[in-house]
This record gives sequence, C-alpha cells and structure tokens, in this order.
Amino acid sequence: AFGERKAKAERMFNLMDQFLKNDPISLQKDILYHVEYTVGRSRFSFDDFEAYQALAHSVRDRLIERWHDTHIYFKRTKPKRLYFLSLEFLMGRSLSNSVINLGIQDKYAEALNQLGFEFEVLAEQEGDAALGNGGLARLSACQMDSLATLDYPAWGYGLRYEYGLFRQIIVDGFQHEQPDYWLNFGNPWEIERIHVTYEVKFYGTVEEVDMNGEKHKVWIPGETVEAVAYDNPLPGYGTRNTINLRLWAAKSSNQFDLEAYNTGDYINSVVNRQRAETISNVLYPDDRSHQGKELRLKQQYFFVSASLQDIIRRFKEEAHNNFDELPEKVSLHLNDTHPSLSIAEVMRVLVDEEHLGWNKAWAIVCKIFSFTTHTVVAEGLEKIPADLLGSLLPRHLQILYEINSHFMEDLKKRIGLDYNRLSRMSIVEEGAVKSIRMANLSIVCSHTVNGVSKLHLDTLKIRTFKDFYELWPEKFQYKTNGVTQRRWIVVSNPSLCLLISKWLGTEGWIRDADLLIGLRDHVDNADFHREWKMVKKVNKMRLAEYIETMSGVKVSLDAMFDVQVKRIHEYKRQLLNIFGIIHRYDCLKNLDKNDRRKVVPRVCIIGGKAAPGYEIAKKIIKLCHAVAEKINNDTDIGDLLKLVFIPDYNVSVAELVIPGADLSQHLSTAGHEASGTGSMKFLMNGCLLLGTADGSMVEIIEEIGLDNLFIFGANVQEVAELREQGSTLKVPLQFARVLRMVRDGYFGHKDYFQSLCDTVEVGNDFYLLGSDFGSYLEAQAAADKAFVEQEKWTKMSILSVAGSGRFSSDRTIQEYAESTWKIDPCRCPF
Ligand code: GPV
Repeated sequence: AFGERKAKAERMFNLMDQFLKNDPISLQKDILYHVEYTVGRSRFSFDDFEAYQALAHSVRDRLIERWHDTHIYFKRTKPKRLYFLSLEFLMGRSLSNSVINLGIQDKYAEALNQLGFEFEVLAEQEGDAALGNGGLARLSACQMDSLATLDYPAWGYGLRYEYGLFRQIIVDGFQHEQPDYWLNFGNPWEIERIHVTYEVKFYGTVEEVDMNGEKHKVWIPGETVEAVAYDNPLPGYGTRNTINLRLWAAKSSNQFDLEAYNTGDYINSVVNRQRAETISNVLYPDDRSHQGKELRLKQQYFFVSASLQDIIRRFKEEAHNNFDELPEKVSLHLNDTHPSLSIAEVMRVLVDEEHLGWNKAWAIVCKIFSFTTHTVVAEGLEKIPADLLGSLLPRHLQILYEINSHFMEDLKKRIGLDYNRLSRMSIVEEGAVKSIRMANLSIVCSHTVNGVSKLHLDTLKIRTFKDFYELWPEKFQYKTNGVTQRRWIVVSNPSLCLLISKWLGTEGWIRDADLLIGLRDHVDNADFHREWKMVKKVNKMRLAEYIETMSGVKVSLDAMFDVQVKRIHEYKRQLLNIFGIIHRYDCLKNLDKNDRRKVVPRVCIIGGKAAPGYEIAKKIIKLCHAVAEKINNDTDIGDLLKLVFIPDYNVSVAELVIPGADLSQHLSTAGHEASGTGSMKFLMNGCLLLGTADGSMVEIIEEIGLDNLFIFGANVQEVAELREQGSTLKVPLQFARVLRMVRDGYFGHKDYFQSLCDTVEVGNDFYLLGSDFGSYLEAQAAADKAFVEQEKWTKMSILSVAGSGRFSSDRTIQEYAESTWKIDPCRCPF
C-alpha cells in the first residue's frame, strides 16, 4: 500500500510540476491563457486593461499556490497565531508589490516585452484598493507586508467595503466627493469563499433560561445577516510564506428571507434583502471621529462577530475545544478601538455559548487581547451611546456593564473611594448621554496597551490615560511605527532601489533595512553623488509630467519640489504651509530683478482629502486653489514660485509623488500627531524633512541628527505654556500681514475665508500657527540655503536614507511579535 501511495504522490508531483513555472515562456502562456479563458478576449486581440487583467490572474495563480502551501504548513505545525483586527486597510495596488515579493519581477518584464507590452504600463491600469482613510489604514497594510516577510503566522481581518474612500474631485477649487466603485471591473486579487460564511445577529432580546439547574442568559436575536469571506493572499518577500487578509462582505441570509417571504409580499421581501447587504457597503470617510452612528456600529459588530466565529472555529479544530489553551494559541490585536466589541463578543461566546463561567472566561480574555491606540487627544476617543448599543446588541451591553462593575469593585479596593477618579476610569460614562468608552474598555481588558511613538506614549502616560498608567504602568508600551521598504522604495522608486543595491553590494536591505546604514560609507563619494542626483532627477521628471497632466501647470526641474501630502486637518497645519507660501510670494513681489536671481525657485505641492463634513478642512483646500491661481498666473513671478494641489491623493499617487520630492513638510502642532508615517516614506526616498518635533519625528531626529533636517516650532512643553498665554500671545508681523491679505480678499472669496481666518486669530489660535510662524520661516530659509549648496544637500539626502532603517515596519513588527504577541516565525519549508 505504501508503494502505491508513493507512486500516486509522485505522479501527482510530476503533474503539478507542469504548472506555474516562472520562466518567461511559461509566464506568457499563462497570461495568454487568462486573456482567452478568464478575461474572455481573443488572444489575438486585447487591450492594455485586458492584458493587465490576464497578467494579474497569472500572478494570482502563483499567490494561491503559495497561500495553500503556507496554510497547510500552519495547520500542520499549529503555531500560536496572531489575528490582526482592523476596520481599515489601505492596500493600494497589488500587482507590482506581488511580483516583487514573489521574486519574479524580471521574468514578468521579459515575458511581457516579448508579447509587446510594458510591465509599468500595465501596472498603471490597476485601481487602488482604498479600504481605509489615512495613516492608520496604511500602517495596517505595511504591517501585513512585514508579517508575511518575517514569516509570522498571522491573519488580517477586515471589511470588504464595496465603496472605499471617496474619490476627491476639485471643481472651481472646491472638493467634491464621488463614490469609489473599485469593484466595478472585478478584483483579481481576492478569492471569494462562498462556503466560508457565518451568520451575524443583531437586535432582539435577552432571556434567562434554566439549564441543568443553572441560570443562563440567552440572546434571542431579531435579525440575521450572513458574512461571506473574501481572501486576499499577501506574499512575503524572500520567503514562500503568503498570509491571508480575510475581508467580510454582507449577504442577506436565508433566515432573513424566510421571515419576509412568509408575509406574502414577494417583491418587498426581495427588495428588503438588499438592506442587509448595505452593512459592508461603504467606508466611513471621517478619519478619527466616528460618533454614534448605528450603521457604523453594525459594521463593527458584523466584522467582529464573523472574524471571531472564524477564529474560534479554527481554534476548536486544532485544540479540541480546550479553551484553557486559547491564550497559548491565539493573540488578538485591536487596531485602535474600532474592533473593541471583540472583547464583549469573546466573553459572550465563552460564557453564554461555551458555559465556561464568568471568572474563567474573564481570566482567558485578559490574556489574549492587545491594543494599539493611534490618537493623542481624549476628545478623539470613541464612545458609543448605551441606548444605541443596547438596542442593536442587548446582550453585549449587559456584558459590558458586568465587566465594568467587576472592574469598579476591584478599583475601589486599590484606590479607595476617589469618586472623581473612579468615574474618569469607568468604562461607562454617566452623563446627559450615557455611553461606553471604548478606549477604557480596551485598556482594562488588554494585556498590553501600545502607543505608536515614544513621544506618543509619554503623552498617554501623563495626559490621556494617566489614571490607567498609574494603575498598571507595566501594561503601557510603545512600538514606534514603521513603513515597508518593499512598497516605499522597491515598488515606488526602482531607480533608487538599484542604486542602493549597487553601492551596498547587496539586496539584503530589502529584508533587513538596518543595512541601509552602510550608505554612510559612501557619503562623500563624488560618483555616488552624481548617480544619486540622477535618480532624483528622473523621479522629478516623472512627477513634473504628472503635475502637468493633472493641473496644466508646467514646472521647472531646477526648482525645489516641496511637498505636503496627507489628510487635511487643522492640527496638521496645511494652513501654515499656505501662509508661508503667501509670505514668500509677497516677498518676491517686493524684490528687484537682481535680488530675485538669488531666490531658490520652488514648486509647492499640496495634496490630501478633507472629511466630507469637515468645513474648515474644505476651506483650506479652497484657499490653496485660490492662492495657486493668483501665483501661477503671475507672469512676473514665473518659475520662481508655483503652487499645485494634487487631487485625489491616495496610495498610488503617493508612490509617484514621494520619490519626486526634494523637501517634505510635517507641520503638526507638537503633541498632536501620534506618530506620523508619511515622514518615514519621504526619508526612505531621500527627501529632506521640514517639521516639528512631534510624534516619531523626535526619533527620526535621534537617528539622522539635527544637522540633516529642518526642525522648527514649539515643542510639547512649550505648546502647553503658549496656550496658557491666550490672547496675550505674541505673533510676528508677517503673520498678521498674511492673515490680513486673506481677510481683505486678496485671493478672492473674501466672505468665504473669514471663518477660516478666525481659527488662527490671536486668542483663538489653538494650533498656534501664529506663534510658530517665525521659526517656520527660518526653517524654510535654512532649507533654501542648503538647497543651493548641492553637495551638502545630496549628503543630507543620502544620510536620510542611511538613517531610515529603524523606520521599517519590519522592526516594528518584530518588536510586537516578541514583546506583545509572543509569536514565533513559522516558515513554510517547501
Ligand atoms: I485615531 N490616525 C489615523 O490615520 N486615523 C485615525 O482615525 C487615528 C489616527 C493616524 C495618526 O494620526 C498618525 O499620527 C499615525 O502615524 C497613524 O495613525 C498610524 O499610527
């Protein structure tokens, strides 16, 4: 029998061997196969988009193969697994990233060339997967890439929004939002799992029933929706490991139907079906403020319930229902508070369904959750009105109250009857609207609470979570954010990638970013400088072309490309940037011909989306356009100053903009940016940073030295002192003058801009634009000066990349794995 099995296995391997070879001829065959049979076009006649689709499907095949191998290996070895729970993943495009991580980029390029296509051109056909808002969501994507590359047995869980983040279009300088129909042309990167479905329940009542003489709470739900899994394989670099990002979509369930059909109203019941499917329809576009919306809460629970059913099913299969083993097998990570209903859900499953008893369940829960917070200010923390939660999830509300009453009892024993402190720390906020504080819940129930930079943790300790820190100092840690060099150098900046590998003599830095430090050895080499400048030039050309197509503005490659791209927020102070530009314009106008010759020409580039309901942010966008119109049409100024707004900033636009920047701006008022990750992407691309000592910038300064960037503005302590001064605060004359110009209608739209101006008027200027303006201008002047000394600038640029190794998400993930999640690599051997 053994011989027979062996022969069979060999036959199968021989057969397998015929598939998925990676030589150019095999790749061509596969691509043409998919043109004909998947896309359904003749292999003799197809366009670029169809070629992209076929290409993507051939890559997908290779991903699926590795995905299978990885998961069979995980199943066999049963390591402790990390489940990364996040409501947002900003993946961007997948094609280039996948073939690079699979290590077959060159083979594909060759294969396509012979077919008469160019890889880069086809890659442009792909739309972005924008299932998230900003930094938090892109961080999840970078971290998934690192988890795969470092061979960790991890799963990502999220929602498959039918509409991702809105598309930003600009009409007359105003932002308009359009839906992002990203799935309209199909999505080759996902695998629909029609058989992996779970029922998710909502509403209803809780009843107490007797079971074998014990009283048990039973939730009788009122509505059932089905969750269907869509798997997105994510390949690691330099490994066969390919992990899974499982996204849930809502489908109406049969149960839902039965009830409706029985009422006899066939048409309406079919129409009602659709209602259920709206749960996963659309991503909420407000970054950092989701308050009290039922649909949002439904999304959160839908996601939590489906993910946990999946996780617990897998655990039971492997651990034979022994829940004592849960903490050794499962680590659940809460990416911000958005998935924190998981805590109540795990308690409900363990207590109501598995009948473990409250204390035992609680002991388990306290060992499996970890939590990362991405915010600084307490006002930004998520709260859910108790009424809303109670009607949608009646049993969960009871559980949350019970968790809180146990916590309050314990707390009284530890701190006594300090009622103010007790009420601050309570998970339940009593007040006009009784609500559940999701951050307090997450802190109480997690074994580790992580900040995203050193400064962020310091702020959490002394301000936001002071009470909790004093109670459990050992719970609080920080893991400075990082970004993946695979996406942010290898994919987005191929010429820099080649140059780095050439001078380091290795591609090892793609897996080990610390090796970048080796660039310091060549920092004075003239040949290296020359090649370095060439690379920047090539990237600036690419960006200049893009700017011209998008906005019609022709920009000079000799100018300094000065970029600020990120979500529009008052605290990020895009307004400070615009005021700086107005000031620069004003100065230029007052210079004579001779002096103008000494001025460093600038192309100022701003991009970012405003939340649709955020009026002030939208006014900032309009002001940017109004100022741009004035400056760009002033022939007297010409190439000395240009201002362009790049519409619809997203991951793929970032891949183009960041490598082309000379200088990038990170202007948040100190103490407001938890970390900031854009700065790290610019750093890796050899752009110099100009910014405040906020978030992770403090650690960037430590790493590359104050001499190599331009830091300005009040630090965290000074910000506190300045705010005390209120209306007696000193503001430079230049600031008052710029403000006056806007108020007086120098850029038109006089009435419209008044309320924007009010936000920075003395006494009202919460983000301290006025008091930081002077030192901001000085930092800008220092940047101008450095740019003229080409050699010095190039050196600073090289040292920026050389010092960026610490800001790889590989480092972040390794820290999490070792000290928070306690998971080990599990590398698929075949
Ligand atoms: I809270 N962040 C975000 O993008 N959206 C949010 O809703 C919240 C935070 C960001 C922070 O603002 C950044 O400082 C940080 O770098 C990023 O999360 C990742 O941690």
